[in-house]
Formats: sequence, structure tokens, C-alpha cells
Amino acid sequence: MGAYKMQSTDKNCSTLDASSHGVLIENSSVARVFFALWPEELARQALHTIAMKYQLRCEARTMAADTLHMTLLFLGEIERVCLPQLMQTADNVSAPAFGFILERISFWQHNRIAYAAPLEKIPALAQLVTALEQELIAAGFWFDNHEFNPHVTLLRRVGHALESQAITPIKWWVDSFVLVESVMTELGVSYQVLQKWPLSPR
Ligand code: 3AM
Repeated sequence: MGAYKMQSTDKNCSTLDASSHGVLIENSSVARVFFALWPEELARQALHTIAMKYQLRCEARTMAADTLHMTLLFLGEIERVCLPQLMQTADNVSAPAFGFILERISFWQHNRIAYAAPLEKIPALAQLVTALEQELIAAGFWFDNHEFNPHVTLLRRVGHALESQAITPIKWWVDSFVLVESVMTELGVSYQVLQKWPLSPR
């Protein structure tokens, strides 16, 4: 599949040029996208280690280490020509960097996943999600307004769910958030980080 840079169009959502964001874009007219936190290496490895530890007991499939993330806001399919405006909208999000700890592995029956989650509410995380939602709404982007439930999916297709339980705590310092495209490939879903935004230093 070829790649191209976005051109300006007359569409409502975009009169911008994605090349200003240095984005490499797949050649399809729609993109399935979501905003997320992408873990730094130490946290990623720790998450992957937990996933490997539970995989057999849970008769599940592990997420590939390089796909581990925390979804902040799922937008779904949007016209690719709208990506520049989406990125410019996210430029307006202002929130401080913060740290938190993932302390439990839990299970959802409805989608058969196992996920790592914090024990307590994280005000700075909620603040970031709210800021993102408000900017997107103000810019006219549509998304399902589900309650934000912070989690990192570790296992899919869980055949044997367990009681929620403590894991070795994983520290995660968040100094940026990203826009990710979910691309269907012959080998399954692959995630491509399209753009990264820094959070303000504390
Ligand atoms: O792996 P997590 O749970 O962080 O579940 C999907 C995945 O989240 C979620 O978006 C992330 C990347 O695919 N997702 C997929 N479809 C969704 C939808 N319709 C969705 N989240 C909310 N609504």
C-alpha cells in the first residue's frame, strides 16, 4: 500500500495541510483513529511481563508489546481529509504531565479481555481526557461519550477469566499523548502513531 501526504481540500473539516505535521498516511479515504497514552519502555516491558505471566492461566492471547497503550478517547472512522483539523484541534489541549501506578489485573467478560488498571482515580488523567473531549466537541468532532475507564488491555480472547488481583505495581510517567491509527493488515491490527503532543512540565 502506498503512502501520501494530505492535500488541502474544500471539506468543512479541513483546509489544512498534514505535511505541516510530518505525517505519513496510508492510502485510504478513511482512518480508524483514537487518542491514547503510549508507555515508555520500562512501563511497556513491565506490562508485557504481566501479560506473559497470565497468558497460559487465562488461555488468552497477549497483546504485542509494541501495541500496549491506554486509550483516552476512541473516535473511530473519520475521513482522512479531517486528520489535519483533528491534529490542530489536539494542539489546543493543555494539561500537565503526571505519573500514576497500574496496580491490578482485571477481566471484562463482555469482550473477553484482561487489563491492567490503577486502583484509584487519577485526577490529572481525568483532566487530560476532559480537556481533549472539550476541544474536540468545540471543533465539531463526534465521538461516543462513554465514561472514561482507564485500562491497558493486556490479553484478548480470554478463555478463563480470574478474580481481579494485585500485580507488581507499574509506574507510568505521562509526559505526552498520541493520536493512533488502527490499521488492518494481513497479520491483524497494527497501530501507527500519527502524532504526539507533549504535556506541560510540572
Ligand atoms: O485496547 P483498548 O481497550 O484500549 O477496544 C478498542 C481499543 O481499546 C477501542 O479502541 C482501542 C483501539 O482499537 N475501541 C474499539 N472500538 C471502540 C468503540 N466503538 C472502542 N472504544 C470505544 N468504542
